[in-house]
Amino acid sequence: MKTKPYKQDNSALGYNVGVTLDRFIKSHQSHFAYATGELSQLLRDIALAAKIVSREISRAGLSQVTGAYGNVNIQGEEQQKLDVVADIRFTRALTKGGEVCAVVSEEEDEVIDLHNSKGKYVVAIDPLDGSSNIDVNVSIGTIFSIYRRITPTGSPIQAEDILQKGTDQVAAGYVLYGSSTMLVYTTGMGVNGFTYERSLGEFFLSHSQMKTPQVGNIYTINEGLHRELDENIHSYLLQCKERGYTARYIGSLVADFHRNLLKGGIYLYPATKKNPQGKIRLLYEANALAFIAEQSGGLATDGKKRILDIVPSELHQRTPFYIGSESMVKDVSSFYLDL
Ligand code: AHM
Ligand code: MG
Repeated sequence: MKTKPYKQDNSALGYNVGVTLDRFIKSHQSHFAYATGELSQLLRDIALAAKIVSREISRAGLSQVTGAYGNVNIQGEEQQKLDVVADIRFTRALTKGGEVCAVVSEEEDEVIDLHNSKGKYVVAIDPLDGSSNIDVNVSIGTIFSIYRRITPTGSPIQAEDILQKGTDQVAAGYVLYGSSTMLVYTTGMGVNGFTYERSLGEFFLSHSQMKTPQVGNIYTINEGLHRELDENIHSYLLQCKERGYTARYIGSLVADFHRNLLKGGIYLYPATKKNPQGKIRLLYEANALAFIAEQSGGLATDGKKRILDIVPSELHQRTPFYIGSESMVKDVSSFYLDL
């Protein structure tokens, strides 16, 4: 019988879908420092929870999960029902997966010890970021950081397992629930983005080896905070305007960060009079995005030092946050050099 080798021909398809997230994770597993497959499984657990949360969000208006939950979280912020739903979904996926020994969440007062004697990983998560946009159909996100536990598996969780520096992250990422749902992550070998194909129930590689422009023309800040900001930021913002930069602010960090990552720009959440340490949480928000920013060629600082070098002293620690295109972040830092 005559045979011929398989030759991929996409010309009749009109478009070419990328590799699935599952296959991508598997094919890159051997690159990890500890290539036993657990980190791969953990990333898949996160992707599964992301699909469930994406579904909950997309039908929120119909399924009575909009509105306030009636509780104020440890951050002093009113929890939305979807904040709680997302917290449950991610924590449950991480618990059932079996690779994680502890979860720290923006929505929980304390460390959740999963009492999993085999779990080698700790996850820090903001289950649903952009709370003020949840009920108004504006993009929101999930942010996660993954660390290896330091103390031996099977022993009680210690502070040193949780309070690790951003440079200790073994993987980090975010999910953006926008006009499409995307999962973007890094394991320290570049940044890859996957778009969710709802009808197939799969994430497909759509943004391979993402690189952020070295300079951009978007600045992203809540300018309503003007009276709360210091003189250095006033001067920097004036410079942005004099240079003709464009202002863009969604109020969902994931969405604002993602846009700037693709287009070039800077996101700023400085210290304010109300929040002298800034608003953005180091463990749940800043570290993961800083890792992704650096892996894509950008920078993240607190105005004076690199975010990833900050040694956390408490769970819900906040930090001033400047992240985005390298030259823009350096520029804003130069306004703080005299301090
Ligand atoms: P959240 O995690 O409670 O949603 O808070 C973080 C959010 C960020 O997504 C966003 O950039 C910022 O807070 C918006 O704050 P503000 O309303 O002060 O502009
Ligand atoms: Mg948040």
